Order: sequence, then structure tokens, then C-alpha cells
Amino acid sequence: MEDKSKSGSRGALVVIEGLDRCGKTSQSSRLVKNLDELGYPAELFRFPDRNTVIGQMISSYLNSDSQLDDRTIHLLFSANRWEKRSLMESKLQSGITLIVDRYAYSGVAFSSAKGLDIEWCKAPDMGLLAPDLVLYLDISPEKASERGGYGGERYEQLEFQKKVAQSYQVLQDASWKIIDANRTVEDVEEHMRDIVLDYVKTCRNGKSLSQLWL
Ligand code: DGP
Ligand code: NA
Ligand code: NA
Repeated sequence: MEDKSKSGSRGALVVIEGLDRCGKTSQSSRLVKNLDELGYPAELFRFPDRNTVIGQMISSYLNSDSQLDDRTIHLLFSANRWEKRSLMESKLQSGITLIVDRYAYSGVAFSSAKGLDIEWCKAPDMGLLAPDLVLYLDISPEKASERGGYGGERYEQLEFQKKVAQSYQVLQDASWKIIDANRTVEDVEEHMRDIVLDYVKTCRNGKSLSQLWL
């Protein structure tokens, strides 16, 4: 039988991405709970992390309480990920799997949807920890817009989300898996748990951490 408390093995870095209202925030919490219950220590990270000073500037921008130049806000989102990098690395090295609600892919997808150059958008996030797995919760922009609470924040507009969906497509790489987010919450939950368990086991067997987009 497998020893789940295997010492010296690292946790997996799992990123959840998708359009606004795709369900990723509740699925991320469920995933952490499921992994914990199966005996695999897991923690939730969320970007933007609105608790830091930079995060508060981002939050105020998203609520339209402040206006910022497109490049300025892009760099703040990136800085907000960099300020968590060393904490994330130490948690992974101590064996904790991290479930991360949005990451650098959101950074590039949302900013390039405004028309910024994609390579310019990627540059500030180069060298962040590369995820072992990215789960993209796939839902049509139209369907997402019918979900409760839509339109509360700056980017939650159908035409803009259509552009974001297109930008995400360009970013897909070998670490991505597309999850059909139209299915029931329970189906999506179970599917994500099964995929992630495979990756958690692979990382425990010595796969090393690498750097994003380098
Ligand atoms: P959330 O808290 O997951 O609802 O995200 C807040 C909003 O911010 C959402 O519309 C996605 C957007 N967002 C997240 N990360 C970034 C980023 O790095 N850059 C930009 N421009 N937008 C982002
Ligand atoms: Na949102
Ligand atoms: Na969200």
C-alpha cells in the first residue's frame, strides 16, 4: 500500500483557469477538501490575492473604484503573483499540493483581450513556478453570463469574455486539460479529483519543479 506521508516528496502545483462564472472558485475549494480527505495535504491559493497591499489596489480597480492604465494593472497582477512565489515554493517542497484559483494564464488572457501584445504580457510572469497541471473549466461565454451575480466586476461583460476565451486558446500547452464545465457540479468535481490525484502521485515520485515560460 502507498505511504501517503512519504517524506521528502513535493506537492503538485495545480492551476484552475476559466472565464468569470465558470465555477472554478467553488470547484477549487471542493478539490482541496477532497484531497485532504484522501490523505493528501492540500491548500488553496487564489489570484488576485486581495489581502496584500498590491491586492487591495487590484481589488479597487476591479470594483471600478479606481482607474489604472492597462499596462499598470497588468504589472500589478503579476507582482501579486510574485509576492507569493517563495511561500508557494516552500509549501510545495514541504509536500503540500497547491490548488491555485487563477494564475499567469489569466494575466495574459485578460490583458491581451484588451489588445496588449501577448509576448509583452507574458514577460513579467516568466520565471514564476510552472504548474504541473492546468485545468481549464470550459464553458461558453454566453452560458457563464447567465449565472448568478454576473456583471458585478469590471471584466464581467459578454463581449469582453468572448475575447478572453479566444486569448486562453492561444495559451494552451502540454500541461493543460480541458474540463467540460457544463456538467453537474458533482460530475465536474469527481472528474477533477481523479485527474489531480494522478498528478499528485507523479510529483511525489520526484518530478522536479520548473519555471514558467522560460
Ligand atoms: P476572480 O477573483 O477570480 O473573479 O478574478 C477577478 C477578475 O480579475 C476576473 O475578471 C479575472 C481578472 N484577472 C485575474 N487575474 C488577472 C490578471 O493577472 N490580469 C488581468 N488583467 N485580469 C486578471
Ligand atoms: Na470574477
Ligand atoms: Na471567481
